[in-house]
Amino acid sequence: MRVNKDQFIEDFVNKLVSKRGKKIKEANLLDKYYALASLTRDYIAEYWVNTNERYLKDNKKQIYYFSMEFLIGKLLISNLMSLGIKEVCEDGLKDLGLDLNEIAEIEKEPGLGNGGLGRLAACFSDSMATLGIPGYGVGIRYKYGLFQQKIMEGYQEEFPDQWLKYENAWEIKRPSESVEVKFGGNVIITQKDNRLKFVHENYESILAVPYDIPIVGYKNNIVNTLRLLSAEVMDKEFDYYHFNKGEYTKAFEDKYNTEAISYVLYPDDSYEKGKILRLKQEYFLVSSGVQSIVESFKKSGKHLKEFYKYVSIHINDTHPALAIPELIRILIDEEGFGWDEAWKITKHTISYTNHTIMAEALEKWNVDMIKKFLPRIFMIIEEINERFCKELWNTKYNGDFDKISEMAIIADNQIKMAHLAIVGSHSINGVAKLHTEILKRKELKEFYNIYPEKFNNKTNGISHRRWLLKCNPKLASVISEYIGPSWIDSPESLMNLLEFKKDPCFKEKIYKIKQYNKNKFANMVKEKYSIEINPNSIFDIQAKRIHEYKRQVLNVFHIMHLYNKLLENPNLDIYPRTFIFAGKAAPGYYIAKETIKLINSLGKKINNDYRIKDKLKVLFIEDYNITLAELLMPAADVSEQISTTTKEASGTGNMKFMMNGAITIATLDGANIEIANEVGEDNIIIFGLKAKEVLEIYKNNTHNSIDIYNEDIRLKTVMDELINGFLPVSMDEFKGIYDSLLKDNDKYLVLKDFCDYVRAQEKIDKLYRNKSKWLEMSVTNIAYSGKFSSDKTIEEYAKEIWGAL
Ligand code: 26Q
Repeated sequence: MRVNKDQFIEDFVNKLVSKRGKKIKEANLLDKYYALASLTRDYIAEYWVNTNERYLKDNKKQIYYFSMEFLIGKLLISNLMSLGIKEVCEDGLKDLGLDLNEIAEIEKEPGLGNGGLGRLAACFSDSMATLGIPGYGVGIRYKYGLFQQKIMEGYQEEFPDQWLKYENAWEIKRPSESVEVKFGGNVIITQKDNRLKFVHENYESILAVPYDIPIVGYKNNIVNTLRLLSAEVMDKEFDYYHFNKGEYTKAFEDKYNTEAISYVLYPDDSYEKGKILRLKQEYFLVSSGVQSIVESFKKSGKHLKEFYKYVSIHINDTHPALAIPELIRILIDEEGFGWDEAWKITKHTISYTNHTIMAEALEKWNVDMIKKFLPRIFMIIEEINERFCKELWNTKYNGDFDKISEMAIIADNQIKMAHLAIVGSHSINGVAKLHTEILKRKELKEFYNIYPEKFNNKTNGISHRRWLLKCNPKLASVISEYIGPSWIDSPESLMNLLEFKKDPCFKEKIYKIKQYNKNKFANMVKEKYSIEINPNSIFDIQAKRIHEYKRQVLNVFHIMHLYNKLLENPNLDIYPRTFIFAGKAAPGYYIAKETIKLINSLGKKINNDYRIKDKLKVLFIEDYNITLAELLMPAADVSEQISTTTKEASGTGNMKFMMNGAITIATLDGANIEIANEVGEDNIIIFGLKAKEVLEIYKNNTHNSIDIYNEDIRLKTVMDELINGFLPVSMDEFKGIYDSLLKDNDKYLVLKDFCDYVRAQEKIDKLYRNKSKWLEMSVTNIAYSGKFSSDKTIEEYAKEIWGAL
C-alpha cells in the first residue's frame, strides 16, 4: 500500500486521540501500541474487503484449513512488512521520538498452539495469503493459550497465559455469523416416504461466535482470514428459567460450563488422554466450521452436489477428524442427500495430514463418550465403520476377522480417529519423506495396501518471511545486497548465494551479523538472568518441546562428559561453548519436567565452577514461544536436532536454524534427512543409528542398555553422577530419568547413540576453529534453505491435494 510519512504521522496522532483519548505527550507504550495496531488494521481493511469480494466472484476453490492450533506469533511488524510500509512507519515514529521495535515488543503473542503442528498452520496461512490461494484458517479462540513457563528453583511452574487481558487489536468479532452447536440429547428415527429421518432432540446448544483475524499476503494486496471460534451461551446472558425459580447462581454455572469449551488449550503435544472437554472442543470447531462453510456455499447458488469441486477441507492431524461425520450429517439430515452421495461429497472434500507415528499420541475416543455427547455423530461413524468393514470382507480380506478388526474404525469400545480420517478422506500425507515411508510401510501399511493412491508426502516448510526477513533483518539485507531481493518472492533463489560462499568479504559480513545477533541475545540473558555469556563462544541451541524422544538428555550427557573431562584436565583445549536450552514440558509429563530440573541443576553446577574457566555455560531460557524463537534462531551457531531416528515426523525448527546460518548436528530423522541431502554431508554433522537399525532394534528387541552402560566408562560416570550427589540436588531427584535409561531399557536409545554423538560434537569443536570453513558451511546452509520455504510446500498441497492453483 501507499502512505507517505506525513500522512502516516497524521493518521497515527489522530488514532491516538480517537482510540485511546490521548495526545502523544500523555500516551504510554500500550496506548501507542494499540493506536498503531488499530491504524494498521485500518490500512489492512480495504484489501481485506476487496479480497473477500474477489474470492466470492472468482468461483475458485476455497481451502479451509481446520486446526486445533494456530501459533501465529506477534503480528504488528509482520503486518507492516506485508503492507510494505514498515520503513515509512519507522521513520514517522522516529520523527515523533518513538521507536517502532519498542512499541511492537509490547504486543502479546497469541500462544494458541503447542509447537510444531500449530506453527505449521501459521506458516501455511502466511503462504496461502502470499500465493493468493483462497485459504481460511479455522481454529479456536482459546481464552488462555499455552501456559507461561517460569523456572523456579530449577523446576518448571505453569501460569495462565492471559493474552486477552487487554483487547486483541487484530480481531473482528462477527456475532451475526454465529452458529449453533449441539451436544448430548437423543436421536429420534422416523420413516417418511421410504426414507429414514433423524431428528436430534433434548440437546444442549452452544453458540460458536467467530472472531476474524486478517492474514496479510506479502506485498500483494491480498488479505486472507483466520477465523477463530469462541463458545458463548445461546440467546440469553443467563438462564431465565433458573433465574426465575430463584436458582440465581445455577444460571451462571451453566454459562460458565458452556464457555469452558473455548477456555484453554490442552498443553499436551504427544499424549492423548481422552478427556471429554477436549472432545467437545474438537466437535465445537468442526461443527461450527462445517456448518458455516455449507451455509456460505449455498449462498453462492451452486448445487451441493458440486460442493467438493469448490471446497477443500484440510484437517491438521486427526484432531478435527469429526469434520467427516459432521459433513455427512449435514448433507443427509439437513440437506436431504442419500448416504452414497453424501459419502462421495465428503470423501472428495476432506484431506488429512498425519504428524506423528507415536502410538501414545494417536487419538482414540471411548465409544460411550461419543454416544452420549454426540449421539447422531456416533451413528454416522458406526455406519462408516460397518460399510468399511463390509468392503474389506467383500474384497481383500474375506474371512480374515483379525485383519478386519485391526483395521476397523471402531474396535475394543474405541473409535480410532486415524482410521476414520483415512477412510473418510481422499488424501493422507506425512510431513517428511522418511515419515511418509514409515506410514506406508509400517504404521499404516494395511491402509496403504488398500488405498495406495491416497498416500503422499508433503515435506514441511517454514515461512522465510517470518524466519528470515522479519527475525533477521540484517542478514536479509546483506543477502539482498549480494543477490538482489528476488529471493523474497522466490526463496529458492537463495541458491545464488553459493557463488559467494568463498568470498571473504561476504563471509566476513555474515560473521559480523551472527556476532551482532549473538550479542543481542547475550544482552537479553544478562538483563533477564544476570548471567554473563561469552559472545565469542559457540552458541549451541536446542529449542523445542521437552520430550524423551527429542533427547534433551543426550545433549545433557554430552555436556556432563565435557565437564568431567575439564575437571580431569582444566587445561584441556575445548572451544568455549554456551549450551542453550528452551522448551516447555507438558504439565503432567514427569520425566520431561525432571529433564528441565536436570538442565538447570547442571547449569547451576557448571556456571559457577571457576575451575573450568568459563569454557562451558549451560542456560535454560524460560517460556519458549514464537517471540523468543525469533531471537534465538538468528543467534545460533549450532542447531541440535537429535531425536531418536524414526520418531520426529519432520521437525521445522531444524529449517529455521538452517535458514539463519546455523550448522546442524543431527540424526537422520524427519526432515533432517532432506536437509542433509540438500547441503551435502560436508555441511551438516550427522551421527547416530539409521532408521533401519532403529526399526530392527525395536522389532527384535536386541538392545540392552545395561551392557552399554557397563562398556563405556564415560557414560557410566555421567549416569552415576545423576544419582550420587554430584549435582546440587537430593540423590533421588533424577531417579526417574536414571531408571528410564537402565531399568526400562532406554526406549529412546540415548545410551546407544551417546558415543557417536560425542564424536560428532568433537567434529563441531574442530570445525568452528576454522572460521573460513565454518562460514562457508553457514552460507551453504542459508543458500539451500529456500527449498524449505512453506510457499513451496503449500504449492504442492494446492496442486496435488486440493486441486487449487
Ligand atoms: C491430542 C489429543 C489431546 C490433546 C492434545 C493432543 C495433541 C496436541 C498437539 C497431540 C499432538 C499435538 C502436536 C503435535 C505436533 O506438534 N507434532 C509435530 O508436528 C510438526 C509439524 O508437522 C512436525 O514437524 C513434528 O515432527 C511433530 O512432532
